[in-house]
Amino acid sequence: MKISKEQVSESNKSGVQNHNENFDFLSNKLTNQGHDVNAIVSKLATFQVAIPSWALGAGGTRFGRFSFYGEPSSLEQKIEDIGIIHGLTQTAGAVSLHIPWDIPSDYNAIKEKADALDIKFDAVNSNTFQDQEDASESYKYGSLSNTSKAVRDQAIQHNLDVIKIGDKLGSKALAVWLADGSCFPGQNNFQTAFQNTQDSLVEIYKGLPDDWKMLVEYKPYEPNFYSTVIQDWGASLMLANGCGDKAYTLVDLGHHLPNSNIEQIVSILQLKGKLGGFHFNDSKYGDDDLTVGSIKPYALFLIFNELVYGMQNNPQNPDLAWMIDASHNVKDPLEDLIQSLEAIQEAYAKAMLIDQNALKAAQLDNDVVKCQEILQGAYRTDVRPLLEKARLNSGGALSPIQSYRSLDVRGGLIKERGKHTIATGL
Ligand code: PSV
Ligand code: MN
Ligand code: MN
Repeated sequence: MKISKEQVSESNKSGVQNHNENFDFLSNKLTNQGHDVNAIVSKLATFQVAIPSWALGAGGTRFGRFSFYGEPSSLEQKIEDIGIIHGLTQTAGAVSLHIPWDIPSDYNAIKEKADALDIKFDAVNSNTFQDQEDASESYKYGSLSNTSKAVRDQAIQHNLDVIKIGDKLGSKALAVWLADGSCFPGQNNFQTAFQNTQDSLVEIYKGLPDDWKMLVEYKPYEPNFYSTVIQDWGASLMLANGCGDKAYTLVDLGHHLPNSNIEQIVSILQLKGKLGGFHFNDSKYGDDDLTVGSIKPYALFLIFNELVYGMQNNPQNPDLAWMIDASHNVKDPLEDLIQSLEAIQEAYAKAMLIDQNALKAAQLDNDVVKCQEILQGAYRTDVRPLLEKARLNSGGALSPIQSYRSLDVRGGLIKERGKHTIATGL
């Protein structure tokens, strides 16, 4: 199933006049405040977020999984789904593959398909948290940190294989997330586990092409509930530094203990030039992987404030690999991803409205009230007409959810693929 530019533009027709009025009103207001509206709109248009290949089906929980029907059952179909999201939002121009769930059977065909839909291959993810059928060693007690050299070697080799697969597709980054850790006190020697992980990552790093990055993701708990080997940004940064210049920390919004100041973490990592990747999601309790911006939109805005500041002031930090890392239990996965993309763009647009010079002056004056007024003034602005304009300029939908529904995309997918399909993934 594919949706054409003509279909999208036809579905926009009824909303164009309303959009124009709202955009003109906002644009005048922002211009009077000294903003360059065209520049903001074009930054929104170029901001692309990768869709993980494992988020296109219904995720489920350990208690059950309820299919959403018409789910993609091959990598080709997953890329088609991302093409639909990208066609509507114009902001999902990349896919992040998980290996071995998504090994292409025909590399050229997959590349052609992605190319035709304007989709790039972003970071590739390795998987050493599940045992594969033909594997000689088990990851039950860890992978890169395991006390057994044979297990570590197998996990290292897997990561090297993933790099090779990504390389054939044009990826430029390897994302490593480990489930390694312990469930009970005394189970692991913390120092041995950490050192083994460092040594294993160094071996993988040796196989990294010159123009690649290694992204080291951290997470404080789950599936291990007493300790994880890469528990926080500090551990990730130490490991990245221990590998070299091409290794960076990856921040996943859901991988923090409650109330962690994530905006401060991303800020300092950018100062040190070590923030390499970013996974968007939202959560109430833990690594809930909920729709971006659905629970703590103000926190997302504050994070974006630091990201925008970093993008403008920290040339020592590379461009980030942006990705949505979410899971869908009760929503249509494609609608959920569209909502996440909208929330990301909204937070980004609002952060661009912060008057950084005024904020700096207020900070120098220790005018705490004014600092807050400046941030909240930007946050309270309804920026949706800017998002609409960015999409419209690129041939996307004024309202992606509305178009998705009026074009009956899910109905079309079910017709094409059938009801009882299951997507590989978490
Ligand atoms: C597990 O927590 C996880 O959600 C991590 O965030 C990874 O990025 C993802 O799985 C894919 O391995
Ligand atoms: Mn993640
Ligand atoms: Mn996670």
